Amino acid sequence: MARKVNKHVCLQLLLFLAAATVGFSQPAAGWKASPELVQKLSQSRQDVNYVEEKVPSYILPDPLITLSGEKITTAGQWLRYRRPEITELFTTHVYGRVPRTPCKITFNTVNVDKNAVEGAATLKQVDVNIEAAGRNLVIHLSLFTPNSVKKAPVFLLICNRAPDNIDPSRKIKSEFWPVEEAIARGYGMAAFHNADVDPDNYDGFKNGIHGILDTEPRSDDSWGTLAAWAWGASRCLDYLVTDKDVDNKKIAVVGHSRGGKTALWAGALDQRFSMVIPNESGCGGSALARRKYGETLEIINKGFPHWFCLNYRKFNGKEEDLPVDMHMLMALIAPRALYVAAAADDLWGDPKGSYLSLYHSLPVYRLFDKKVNLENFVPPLNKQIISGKTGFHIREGEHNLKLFDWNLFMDFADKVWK
Ligand code: GTR
Repeated sequence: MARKVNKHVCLQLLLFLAAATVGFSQPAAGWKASPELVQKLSQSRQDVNYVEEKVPSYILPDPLITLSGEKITTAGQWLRYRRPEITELFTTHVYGRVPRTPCKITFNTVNVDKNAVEGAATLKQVDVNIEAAGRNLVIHLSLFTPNSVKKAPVFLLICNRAPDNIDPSRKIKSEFWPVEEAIARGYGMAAFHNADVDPDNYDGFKNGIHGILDTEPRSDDSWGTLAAWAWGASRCLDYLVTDKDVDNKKIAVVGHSRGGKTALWAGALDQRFSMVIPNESGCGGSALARRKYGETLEIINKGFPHWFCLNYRKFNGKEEDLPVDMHMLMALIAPRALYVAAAADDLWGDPKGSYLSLYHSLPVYRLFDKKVNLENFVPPLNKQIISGKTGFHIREGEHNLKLFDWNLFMDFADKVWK
């Protein structure tokens, strides 16, 4: 395979590092954090950096140089050598390892309504049943597919908000999961609630799927709750790929915030997801850790000690020692579709750092499609940018998942799935 590092590769590495740190400028046309907001947030939390000028200079690990120093130059080498290597690094140091406990997965369709959404859609409610060592857990999956489409592309939402937001009866309608709008555009909508898979609190990993699959004592790389939710998304996908009304080559995984971190990891691991959409996923998701802007590793590991594996805590305040950064997580999605979204008021989630992750994943996308190229500055507010199978927008307003965002996800899907 690839040649060992020589002078030429060293030069390329230097150029990459220079691009990673210096080549990114922010012209007036692009988005910049509002100075008033920066000031307000800085006053409210003096331990958090919101000032761009105070971002430390950093060097990103090169996604195209293997741990043994070999340069990856082709898509084949990437898929064969470097992709598994980076997946393993994220497993060991960030999200943790799924135990190998055998389990039985079965699907039970508990409700079908062919006349949902005023006759425009079919609703199926499916219990995804997981059974191991005499214990079981049920993920309640809802799926709406448009009656006008033979095999519909589907968005699967990992819902991290109250179950009302994914109400299958549609008595409650939330922009968080706009079923009616998606159906009108020919898309299917599926969702499950993250707490069905694992509770979102630090319970010593006694409950949820951990309580079922964790048979060995926990170690520093045992899976955390984000990895558990990602695993749950894949079990829902196990069902979706079998549904006759679903185009199983066009299934996107979508998540907001902690759900967005989960969507990225689920999409990185499970290549059956043909599109991955992390919305405002911030620290431990789309934002570059080395920028230490907004929420940092130390803050997230203290606030949410159950989300990541124990090893991740070793990098609290030492982000520069991480063998990975989030551009490499995004690179694991290549050559599949990846759409990253941010919100202007969500500086906690570092919109610029999220765009930079996407931008620095592009060398890997280019192994598959030479033409992929995004601007080297954060795009203007509310403007979608798309190149090849990658896309981005930054919406005005607060941390949330809104119809505005979904409409742009669907515009992106119209483009890359047609
Ligand atoms: C915050 C957390 C973020 C983000 C968010 C959410 O409190 O610090 O990382 O995940 O919650 O999920 O809404």
